[in-house]
Amino acid sequence: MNRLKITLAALTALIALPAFAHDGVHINNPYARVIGGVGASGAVFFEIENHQDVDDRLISVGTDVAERAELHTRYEEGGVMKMMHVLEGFAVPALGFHSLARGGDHVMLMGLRSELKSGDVIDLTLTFELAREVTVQAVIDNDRKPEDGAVGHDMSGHDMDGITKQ
Ligand SMILES: [Cu+2]
Repeated sequence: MNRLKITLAALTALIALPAFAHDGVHINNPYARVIGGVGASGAVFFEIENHQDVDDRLISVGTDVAERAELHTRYEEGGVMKMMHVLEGFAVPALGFHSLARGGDHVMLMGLRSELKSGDVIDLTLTFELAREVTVQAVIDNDRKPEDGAVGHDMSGHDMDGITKQ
């Protein structure tokens, strides 16, 4: 019994230490999906890990690879998956997580400036209310399966409902 407790404690320490060893936010497992060439759209997914003991919020994203980058979410309406621009951004709870994943929240890239292929890496700058700017390198991975089995962010059905084109 004692031995089990010690093992569990050691394991907990191992898991907890790297995660909370520094301040700010950490971006886990970033990747992007794109289809088409110049002018096409893409979506970026990752997990935000908040190491701060206060709530934070992702409020904007910038990149040089597209004309525009926005924070989007997907929702179902009448059996049809739609998406919308989330102006207030994504809340990340204190010492918690927020996932951008297929079928849900994502970073939308509109008007790609070059043709991106699987394996290419793109740079993004995420701006948080408190942690301020965090740079992310996301690999293009069009073959990755949805982690959670949710409805995929299928670009062929990626309607642009509610988005005003510039
Ligand atoms: Cu979108």
